[in-house]
Amino acid sequence: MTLKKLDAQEQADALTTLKEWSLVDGREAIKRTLVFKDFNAAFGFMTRVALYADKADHHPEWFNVYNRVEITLATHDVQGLSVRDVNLAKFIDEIFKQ
Ligand code: HBI
Repeated sequence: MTLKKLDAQEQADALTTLKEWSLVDGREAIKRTLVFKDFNAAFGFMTRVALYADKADHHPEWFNVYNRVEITLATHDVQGLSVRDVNLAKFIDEIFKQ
């Protein structure tokens, strides 16, 4: 499946839905920071995302320290954003709410 890079309008549309996410300065990528009650909760979340990501063949760029997870999403294969980033962000928002 040929992955399509989102254009500026599609990026803007995506960010209106993904209200907790913002564009990374100077890069076609989106970011969000999540804070959990403790490391155990943060790592459990990361485990769920990791399993989804591997199944979707689309992986986050992330940093974790204790109960904080900083996530950046971009599609390396198109040097920008694709629908895979939107879908992964939606999954992340969904399980973070649970
Ligand atoms: N993850 N974020 C991200 N972007 C990619 O382009 C990507 C990936 N995971 C696997 C993957 N591409 C494979 O299709 C190979 O291109 C590595």
